[in-house]
Amino acid sequence: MKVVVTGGAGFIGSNFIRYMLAHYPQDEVINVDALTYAGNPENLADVESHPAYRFVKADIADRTAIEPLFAEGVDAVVNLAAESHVDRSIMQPDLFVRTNVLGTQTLLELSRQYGVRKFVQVSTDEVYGTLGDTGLFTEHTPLRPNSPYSASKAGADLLVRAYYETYGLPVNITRCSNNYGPYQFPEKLIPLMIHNALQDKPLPVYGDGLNVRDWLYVEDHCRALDLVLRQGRDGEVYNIGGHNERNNLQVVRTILAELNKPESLIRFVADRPGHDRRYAIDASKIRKELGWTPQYDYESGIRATIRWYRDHTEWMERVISGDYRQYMAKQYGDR
Ligand code: NAD
Ligand code: TDX
Repeated sequence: MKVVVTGGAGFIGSNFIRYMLAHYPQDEVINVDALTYAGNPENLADVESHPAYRFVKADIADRTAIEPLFAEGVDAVVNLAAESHVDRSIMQPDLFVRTNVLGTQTLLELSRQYGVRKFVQVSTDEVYGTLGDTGLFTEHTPLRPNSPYSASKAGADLLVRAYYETYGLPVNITRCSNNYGPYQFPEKLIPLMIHNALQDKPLPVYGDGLNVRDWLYVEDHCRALDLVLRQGRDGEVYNIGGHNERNNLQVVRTILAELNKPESLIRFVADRPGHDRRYAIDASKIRKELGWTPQYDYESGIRATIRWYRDHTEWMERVISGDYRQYMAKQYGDR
């Protein structure tokens, strides 16, 4: 099978490509990534020379740049390329619409024209909006996105659905909860807090710190994507999540404890506008249909992840440069 993985230089994409090459050495994996601030080829340095791996630097919204690849013949597309950070989407929504909506539509159109046999859209639980204190998101929960990021992901999901209904393109949509693990860009909660704690800098907790996320180890997400790619029923949506609800303060306190840092580093800062209160996933469909269950336990997984970042401070420092510094200055002042 020849698979195009978009966004493969990012957090989940690099973990997914490593998973694919380790499990299916006979398949061909082509990583299409524009290398934005979030894309770091170093994330895949260990597989760069794998004979089944190829990297193509291209923007998914630029049809001219990616059409030659489809013209070569492609069996499947796993679309992970996206602008992925909610806070950035509040500052620059247009970029999110371009990459997440137009980029996805460009890939769908080429997939249709060149007869791709499976298109997997990697979406997010954020398209469902927010939950109150109880309940879980199922695949039937209405889409009620609250940020420009989640609205752009929801827009992409609707186009994926339309390409299935209108043109019969064999698609799946996956909606996963928050991932944690190695190679996550240090603008996201867990690596940002680890980075600041290691430098004895304040840890900016939004609002009251009681917003809840449902955490899943990135490799468990990758295994779910692989199952959907190979066995997903065409046209179906699959929710993915590990039943690991934690509020942000709990996550931050675990990080401080593991790094032997004081809780006095916690700073409550202004809340994120439109901040979703709680996400929690009902993953019973993918469990029943495809036999997926998470293999990593949260308590040991999060601790191993914290130690990975502690042991890869050079990676963190190389990643935190240029564009990222400007963004951080705008977002948080100079802390
Ligand atoms: P990331 O920001 O770490 O990586 C995104 C990658 O996409 C980067 O390598 C970037 O260079 C690339 N990219 C951005 N714009 C592009 C463009 N126009 N053309 C080609 N490449 C482009 O993101 P991530 O956290 O790895 O998320 C990957 C996907 O998974 C996204 O679609 C995201 O919506 C989804 N998702 C993420 C999570 C999570 O917790 N991180 C959870 C559920 C779903
Ligand atoms: O500095 C911070 N302080 C803080 O309190 C940051 C960066 C975040 N937070 C809070 C906001 C959220 O309640 O932590 C929680 C997690 O924030 P993010 O890491 O920004 O993730 P989230 O907004 O939940 O979105 C993530 O999960 C779903 C990914 O970034 C998305 O790409 C994915 O779709």
